[in-house]
Amino acid sequence: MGAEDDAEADAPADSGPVPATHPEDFAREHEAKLRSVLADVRSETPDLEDADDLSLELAGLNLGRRDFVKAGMAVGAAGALAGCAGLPGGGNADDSNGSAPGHAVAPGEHDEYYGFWSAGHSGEIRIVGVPSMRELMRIPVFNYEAARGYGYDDGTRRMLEDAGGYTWGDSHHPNLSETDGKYDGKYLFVNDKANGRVARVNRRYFETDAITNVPNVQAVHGCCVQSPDTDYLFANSEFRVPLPNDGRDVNDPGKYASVFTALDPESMDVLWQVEVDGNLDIVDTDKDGRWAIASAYNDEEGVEVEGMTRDDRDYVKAFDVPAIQGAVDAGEFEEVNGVPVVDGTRESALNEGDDPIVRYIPTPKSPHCVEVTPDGTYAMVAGKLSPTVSIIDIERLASEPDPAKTIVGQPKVGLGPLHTTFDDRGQAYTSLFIDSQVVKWDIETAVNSPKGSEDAILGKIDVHYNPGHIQAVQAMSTEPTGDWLVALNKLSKDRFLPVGPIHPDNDQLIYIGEDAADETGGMELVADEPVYPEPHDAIFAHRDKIEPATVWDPADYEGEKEYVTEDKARIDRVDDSTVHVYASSKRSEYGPREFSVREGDEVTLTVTNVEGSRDIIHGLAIPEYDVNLALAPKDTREVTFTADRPGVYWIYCTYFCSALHLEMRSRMIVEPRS
Ligand code: RUQ
Ligand code: CUA
Repeated sequence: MGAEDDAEADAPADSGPVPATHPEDFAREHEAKLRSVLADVRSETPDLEDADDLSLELAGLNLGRRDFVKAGMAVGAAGALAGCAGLPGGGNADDSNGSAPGHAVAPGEHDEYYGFWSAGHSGEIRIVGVPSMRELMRIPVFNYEAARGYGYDDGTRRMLEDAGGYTWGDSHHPNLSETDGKYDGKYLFVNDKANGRVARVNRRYFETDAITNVPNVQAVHGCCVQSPDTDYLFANSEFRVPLPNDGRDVNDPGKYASVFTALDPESMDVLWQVEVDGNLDIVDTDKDGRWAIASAYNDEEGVEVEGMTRDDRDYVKAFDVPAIQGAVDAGEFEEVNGVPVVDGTRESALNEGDDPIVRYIPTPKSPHCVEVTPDGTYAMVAGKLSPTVSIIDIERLASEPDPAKTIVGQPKVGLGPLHTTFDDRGQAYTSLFIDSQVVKWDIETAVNSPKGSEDAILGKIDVHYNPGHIQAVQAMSTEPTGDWLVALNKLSKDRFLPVGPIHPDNDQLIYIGEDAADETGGMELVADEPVYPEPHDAIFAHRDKIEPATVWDPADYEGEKEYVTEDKARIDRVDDSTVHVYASSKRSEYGPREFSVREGDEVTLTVTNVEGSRDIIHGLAIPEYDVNLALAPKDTREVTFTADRPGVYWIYCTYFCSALHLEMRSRMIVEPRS
């Protein structure tokens, strides 16, 4: 299976309605296109010798086979993993020198870290225990989700409707709020690339409590909190559109704009935006509250791939946040759709002189990520189409007149570098999308070596296959722990039992706690984890930093919703066509046990789970009325619907709560009007 050449295995039959184009032809075409783009970068990066290293073997063609051969295990690797229960710690399968601790967590024991995964176009956040890699829970954010009743009760439905009424989102970059550079356990923020939104998850109840539909943008990609104290939430708009996008300038791409947005993390209101040249991509901040540093591509402002990759340079933007706030306070903006928009393009008057509000730092074309080191010294910008990582010295941003000179190192790391993460020992790890590897390198050695040098490289490990983000534990805070790293691989190909043409992704757990002078620099692959498509990024916090509630505190929704005790259960007829039903729920009954409404009534149902016992959850479903609530202990939910079909409707509990769960019912009678 896996040892076969993918292209041959997938070759179409010669007959039938589909032209018999061999998959290899497409792979070759793609490879040729990418090769031409990379070649441009090489010719413009004279420091890089050794051009042969740039030859490609891309995902669609030989990657699966190459990596199996490289791992020296061929089909055996899959077999070893499938049987990994017998291995010490639950699975040190390949690339192992055997010193990694096991990642298995014994039954009844807890993981050391929480991992929060974005879920891509599934739209949610997933909570995964590390190191076990067990998925613990999902938090719906931009999606509708029945098990948690998200999008079904009035509160969450209204929140989703007010945020644009979209039925899905594309969550990419989860961020944890910080105080003094450390995760403070308060909020998690995440972007929606699809519909240009950002959302906040409350980490007491692990529920989405706010979604902001950002004006003047299409596709919010990069998203981060400002270190060290979460004074702002930043969001990058990726796609360039007319400003405002109301039909003007549709045929004049030169007038399209991409903006950098600042939000207030408490109110989730948009505070201001900065218009820039190029497409913004990823953003991270320094640790002192001054600079937000964003990668960007398409400085050419093209609208198709050839135009977007034509030039050899793109420009990272360093936003001087206090200076921009000063410009906003001084009224130096134009208001667009109610948002102050500051001009941060190169031609802007605010960028003249010695203290521009946005610094444009030249990098090889089309870089992808920006990640700031835990000590705040450097920002790493991975090349994507260049085999290098550009190291920006953050202190120089304020003092160096020539922005190009803020780049103090540019190690050559391998093909397709996308994201960088850090341990607690001054070492960096970069994902190599095209090479399907993680490369470990020493930061100070890279700064002290000539640009394009490989001196800083400590080792490489194969991953399976095509990693996007990689994240090490707590690496986005000032407290990296340096023990575990996860590579979020976009393709799993032959790693798991086949489940049809749409494959799971493959998140791989790598132990990085030990440095060694071997091929991998001490990195050890410890586990494969199939994941539902398609997480982009993850962030981890030690369990001591997170204190979730196990029971709701009704004081948190006082004034919004009534806490309905058993003796307060009742039916209030508001007027001829409106009824408000107040209900309680406990093991194993609802109060009231039945109620009647009239055909055509608008019914609001307020239901409280009056139990305070941990993990005793009740549901409330009304068949054929699309009503579905999940009620955690001491929580109250409301739902409004129109009782437009006369008849008997059995209300039942969806969470298995007791031996009398099946009997936990109530009856809604809808009386005919006539
Ligand atoms: S981006 S890898 Cu949002 Cu790198 Cu996906
Ligand atoms: Cu309550 Cu089942």
